[in-house]
Amino acid sequence: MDRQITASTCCYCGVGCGVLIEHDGEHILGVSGDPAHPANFGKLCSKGSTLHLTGDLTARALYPELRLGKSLARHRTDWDTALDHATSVFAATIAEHGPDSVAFYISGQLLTEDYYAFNKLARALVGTNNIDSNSRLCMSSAVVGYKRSLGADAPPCSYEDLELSDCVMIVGSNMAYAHPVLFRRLEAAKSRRPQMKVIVIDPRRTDTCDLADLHLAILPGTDVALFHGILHLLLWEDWIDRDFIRDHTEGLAELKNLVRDYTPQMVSQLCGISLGQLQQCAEWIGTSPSFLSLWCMGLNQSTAGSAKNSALINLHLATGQIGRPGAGPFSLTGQPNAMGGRETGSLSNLLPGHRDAANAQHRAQVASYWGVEQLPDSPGLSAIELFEQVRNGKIKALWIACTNPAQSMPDQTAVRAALQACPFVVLQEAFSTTETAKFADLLLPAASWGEKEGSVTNSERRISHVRQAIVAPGEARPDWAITVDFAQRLEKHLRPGQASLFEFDNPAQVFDEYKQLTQGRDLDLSGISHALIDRLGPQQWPFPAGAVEGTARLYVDGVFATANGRAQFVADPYRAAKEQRDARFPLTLITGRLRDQWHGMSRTGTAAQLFGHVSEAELSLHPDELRRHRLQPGDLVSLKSRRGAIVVAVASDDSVRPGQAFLPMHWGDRFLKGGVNSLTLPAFDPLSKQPELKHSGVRLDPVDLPWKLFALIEGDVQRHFETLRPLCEAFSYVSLSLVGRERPALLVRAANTSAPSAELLSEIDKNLALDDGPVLAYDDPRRAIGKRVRIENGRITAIRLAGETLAQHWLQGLWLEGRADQQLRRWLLAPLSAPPGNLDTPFNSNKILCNCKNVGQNAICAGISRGLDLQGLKQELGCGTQCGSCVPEIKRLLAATAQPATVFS
Ligand SMILES: Nc1nc2c(c(=O)[nH]1)N[C@H]1C(S)=C(S)[C@@H](COP(=O)(O)OP(=O)(O)OC[C@H]3O[C@@H](n4cnc5c(=O)[nH]c(N)nc54)[C@H](O)[C@@H]3O)O[C@H]1N2
Ligand SMILES: Nc1nc2c(c(=O)[nH]1)N[C@H]1C(S)=C(S)[C@@H](COP(=O)(O)OP(=O)(O)OC[C@H]3O[C@@H](n4cnc5c(=O)[nH]c(N)nc54)[C@H](O)[C@@H]3O)O[C@H]1N2
Ligand code: SF4
Ligand SMILES: [Mo]
Repeated sequence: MDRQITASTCCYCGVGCGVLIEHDGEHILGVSGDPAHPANFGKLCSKGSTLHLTGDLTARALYPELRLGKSLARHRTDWDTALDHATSVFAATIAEHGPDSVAFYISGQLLTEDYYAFNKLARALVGTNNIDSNSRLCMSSAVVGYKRSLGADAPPCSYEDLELSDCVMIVGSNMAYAHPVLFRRLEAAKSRRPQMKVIVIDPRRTDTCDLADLHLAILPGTDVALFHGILHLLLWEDWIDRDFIRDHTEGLAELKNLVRDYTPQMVSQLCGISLGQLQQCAEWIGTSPSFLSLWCMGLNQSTAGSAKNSALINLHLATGQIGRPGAGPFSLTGQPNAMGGRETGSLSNLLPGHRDAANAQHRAQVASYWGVEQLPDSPGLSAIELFEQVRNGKIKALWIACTNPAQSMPDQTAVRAALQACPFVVLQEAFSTTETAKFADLLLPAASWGEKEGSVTNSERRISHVRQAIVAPGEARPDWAITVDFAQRLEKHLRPGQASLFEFDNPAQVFDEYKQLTQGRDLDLSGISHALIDRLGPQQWPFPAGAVEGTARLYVDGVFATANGRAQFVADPYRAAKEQRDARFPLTLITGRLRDQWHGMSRTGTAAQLFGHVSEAELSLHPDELRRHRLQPGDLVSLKSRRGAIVVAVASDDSVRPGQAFLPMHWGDRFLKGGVNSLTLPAFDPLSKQPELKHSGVRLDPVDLPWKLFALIEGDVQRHFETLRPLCEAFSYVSLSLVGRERPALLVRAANTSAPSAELLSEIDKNLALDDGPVLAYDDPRRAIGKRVRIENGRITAIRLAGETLAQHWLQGLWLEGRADQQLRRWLLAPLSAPPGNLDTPFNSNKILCNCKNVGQNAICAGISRGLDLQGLKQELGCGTQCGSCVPEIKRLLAATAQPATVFS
């Protein structure tokens, strides 16, 4: 087929950018930003612009696979057998143990049509509220915040408010990494109007701080105290909107009583900031003509997540900064369709159309629309509770779709035990490589980005039509179709002889049935259809039937979605994070995102290019903390929490304060043995039930792992990954990554207390293609040292160092340069293990800042020392000229050379 272009959306973050997919009907060949899409007007970030490089077919789930006993391997099967088997297990389980003995755990990355099918399946057909999604780990505190304070789960703002605001406060959000295209928009607005104030509130000095006029590096978890302290000052200085408060709110009196105690002294001390910073922050909020706040996981992922959300919204209500251009509380949604999940009722406590499962009237409305007698009234389980009930045997069949709980849920020991114990785990996945796939009794291959059709809602309530470009590989099918097919089979058992609830032939039909359930509700989108979006472009809800355009801003009339139309001040006191630093666990571990990786990396982890910015798992510690522990960058430590321990390399990073540590959330067990969430805790917020993934108490213990392994192999990296990772299970420390842009290679580092058996090492060599052919080898069994290098056509194609790995960086450099000279040959055949000369410069030092133009930090620093400014660097090196994701970091390098780096005292 000829080259074609299909307009669709990016499958990553909640900005919801429009993309143009270039393809030939079978293969995706390229991707660019859609200039016509109102979320991004043609821009893409480093993740969106590399979408076509991800999704290696060898990593994809291509056929249904079934295993008939826990000790057996899965074998390929056909769809009929797979779904009939699932049907009989679910039907039997429901018959014997009741509908609440099964559960569905789904994802904010599904399309609206997928969600709707799942919800109808769980609530109308099975009769259980046990359907929850990974949005529980993500947005559920924001859902509670909006509902408690404003009456409905509806972000009131539009992206254009970022451009119109006079004061933007970014709280617990590293939007430079996590919502880059919106951050670009904010950067542009601030450069046009430098008087616009930007405040960043984050314990770490992130790239987002690059734009900040004021950075409050508050101590982790102290946001509620900070917001109450700000309100205290707003009231004291009379920077409030009395008319707005009188006409449109209630509950200030009680809140005033509470915040009286949050004196500036007390708050600045508790939050670890100066009085001046607090005062400045309150003044800008209280006196700017318009005030917008943007927030994300720093608020939501907390045992006080609901309180944090409402305490922030309190500030908008007190100042009347809502329902006006450039004003309002604006949560940045994490996943591309977390909003759609909330709209369709994809948390256990919700129902479609922003309804509540606990509300009898809401249940009756939905039941009557679906034509079933009733909906279940027993409360459904939220994610953490759900896996607990799986582990203790109450849930006997679990259906997981589009999420990877064996990587992303906290307290992995418990989660993996649950998955192991569950009699029947179904996994609907696009990639067969995930940590959860190991536990699946039935693996159902799902179509993924570019291969499926439906709709998504982004952070600003805008619904886009996600269009299919190519046919899904193998036998993969779209999620809605898998769900509907299964539901139709299950109906024959549960509702024999009755008319089908699932007569859908395409996603547009699913959408049309769903949208009627929003009629008359706050989110009324009954006027939207796939065809309407095709005609008018993506639209913001509410968009009732008969409307001609969507709604940019909510609450412009000051009437809120509460029973009496008034917004509610919420007076929750500050409560500290669950795990405070103490003598046994003296560090707070913060987890969060990297610029170029997406969650568990099933997709981004297939593209070597996306490892250029951060190549391997490292624990960031303040230089003082390294000194205190007598550690050098690169040293391995045992990082322990009350729940588990992992071995990881440390890095020096003065963007975290002493007493804190940062580890990216992406490194699951595949990439870093044990994975980050072996450490995190399952404690959750009492209202939103969102777990505290952001803070856990940890300590560093020294490790003695003298035996080291370094391996690198080019070629079919996914296949090498899948064979080598299990072989490394024997070692205490294991870290895998991809390197190289033109010729990707798998890189393995491991360490252990002692050498492995000769058999294991030769098995590893076999998988590195180092057992045969043009391989140079040197072994010193007495010192347990061995080196092997494969040289083909004058180039290194595989390396293995065992015992000592002093030459690893040197060898990696030779590999990258394609050099296999006499010096290498001489070194290889000599007993020495250190590289010749003093050549062991850490290889990571040249991280790739600009992914689009492949420009490394070294080149940029060299340019800066030649006197180039940002413009000059862009012109000469090309960096930062395409997606712009690297610009904040380049600016930071420029600033660092202009003045000595600031360190926390
Ligand atoms: N590159 C990339 N982008 C993504 C994703 C991805 O995986 N990769 N995932 C998407 C998803 S699903 C989500 S939810 C979003 C998340 O987007 P963000 O929430 O912006 O990202 P995080 O890095 O998880 O956390 C944000 C910041 O919260 C800070 N923080 C930690 N504790 C506290 C605290 O107590 N108070 C405050 N004020 N701040 C705190 C952390 O230091 C961190 O810098 O990103 C989306 N975008
Ligand atoms: N420590 C720590 N842990 C965290 C967080 C943190 O900040 N710190 N953040 C939390 C947050 S906010 C989130 S959102 C979660 C994310 O956690 P997960 O939901 O586990 O993240 P993903 O890796 O994106 O999982 C999505 C899966 O769906 C698969 N997939 C992709 N496309 C499709 C498709 O079209 N259909 C199907 N069926 N499958 C598909 C992907 O291969 C991938 O395995 O992690 C949470 N965990
Ligand atoms: S900001 Fe980047 S990751 Fe998010 S939707 Fe846009 S292109 Fe995709
Ligand atoms: Mo998320």
